[in-house]
Formats: sequence, C-alpha cells, structure tokens
Amino acid sequence: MKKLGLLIIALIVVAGVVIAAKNKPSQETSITEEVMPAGSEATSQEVKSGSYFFDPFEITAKAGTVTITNTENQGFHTFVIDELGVKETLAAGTSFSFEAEPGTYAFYCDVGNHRELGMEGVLTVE
Ligand SMILES: [Cu+2]
Repeated sequence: MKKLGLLIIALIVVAGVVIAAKNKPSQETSITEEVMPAGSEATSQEVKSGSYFFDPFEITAKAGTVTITNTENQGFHTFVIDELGVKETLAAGTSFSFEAEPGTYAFYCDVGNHRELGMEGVLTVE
C-alpha cells in the first residue's frame, strides 16, 4: 500500500514536469504572434447609429485591423464599405473587424434610402 502511494506521487510529479515543459514554449510563441502581427496596427472606433446618421461620420484609422464597436443603435441599419467587402448589420453592444490598406473609403447604410437620408461617412486609413 505504501509503495503504491509513492508510485502514484512519483507519476504525478513526472506528469507535471512533462506538461510544464510542453506548454511553456508554445504559449510564449502564440502570445507574441497575437499581440504584434508584423507590419500592421490595430484601430478601435466606437460608432453610434440611428435615424439617419452615423456618429462620428468621419473616422481615421491606421492601416491594419480596424475594429468598429456599435455602442448605440436605433432602428435597422447596416455598415457597408464596398471596396473592402464589409457589410455588417448594426446591433448595439457588438463589434466587427476588417482589414484596411491606406486610402479613403465611403461607408454607408444600405437599408432602403438611408444613405440618401444621411447615413454615410468617410473612413480615412493612414
Ligand atoms: Cu440605416
């Protein structure tokens, strides 16, 4: 009985060392990759939407990943950028991301005639 107990403890210690050794290098690698993708930056922008506006309607971002968080929304609206293939249905409290190269892009709501009523803006990527 005593021997079996010692054997189990020894196995647990060995298993712990093996798991620790296996996990360490791979964790460090994935953290480095996620935090700093080479050559790109991240921009976060909060946008409110309603009838019939985006606030703000002028957004400036850095080239790379652009994350839009819709903090307030009233009605049924979308966020569309044709050139970047972006089309998202807006819902308060949700976010979406897309990649953008430097340039000037029109964004708008494609529901009904909302764009003509004022639901459009400009995204400038530097
Ligand atoms: Cu709309």
